[in-house]
Amino acid sequence: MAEEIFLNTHNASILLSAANKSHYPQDDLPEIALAGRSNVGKSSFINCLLGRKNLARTSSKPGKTQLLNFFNIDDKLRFVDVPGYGYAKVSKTERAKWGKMIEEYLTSRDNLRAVVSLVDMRHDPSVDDVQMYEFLKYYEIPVIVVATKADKIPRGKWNKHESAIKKKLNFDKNDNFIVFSSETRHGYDEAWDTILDYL
Ligand SMILES: Nc1nc2c(ncn2[C@@H]2O[C@H](COP(=O)(O)OP(=O)(O)O)[C@@H](O)[C@H]2O)c(=O)[nH]1
Ligand SMILES: [Mg+2]
Repeated sequence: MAEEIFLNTHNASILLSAANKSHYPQDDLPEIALAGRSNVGKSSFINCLLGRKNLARTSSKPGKTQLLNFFNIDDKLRFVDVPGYGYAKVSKTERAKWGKMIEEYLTSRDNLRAVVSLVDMRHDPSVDDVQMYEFLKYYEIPVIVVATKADKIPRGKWNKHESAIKKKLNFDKNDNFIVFSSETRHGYDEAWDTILDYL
């Protein structure tokens, strides 16, 4: 695998969880943030890319993780797991706190190279998905859109779903769009290649 020339992707661990700037790691390592609605498959994506079963907990209880979780990958790169949005049972106050935390990270973090924005390939992007994409475009943060759970859609319909998602997002042709499944590992090489391009 090409990425292993650069880094041992299996040499990964949780570094720390942060609620605000003062907790972020203080160095120059590049970071890739991962964002998406609760249950979209974010933890599964992280586990799949790191070749681990349970590093990023695959939780059946959506909205459980409320902090920014920093993963150290071979001391060369970090993944930053952004807590899932669009969880109905979260109060207005919690949601505002969540928004502030994410915004602070995304708009002020020099280490940030790109955001992997995960959307469920089966459905049209939610209002939150669209807002996240627009937010990233507004701040000119490079976006990698990853459409998850592709294994749940017949291959013959992939193009149709991809087009629908792109249309709803008002997708910028210069951004990357990756069809992904953590079940079949479809998109694994493309995801790593794309991420490494931003480092
Ligand atoms: N079939 C299928 N199920 C998936 C895939 N990715 C995640 N899931 C399932 O979707 C649910 C939520 O996944 P999780 O990774 O915890 O989502 P998160 O809340 O975004 O971190 C779990 O039951 C996963 O097993 C995928 O690519 N294919
Ligand atoms: Mg998760």
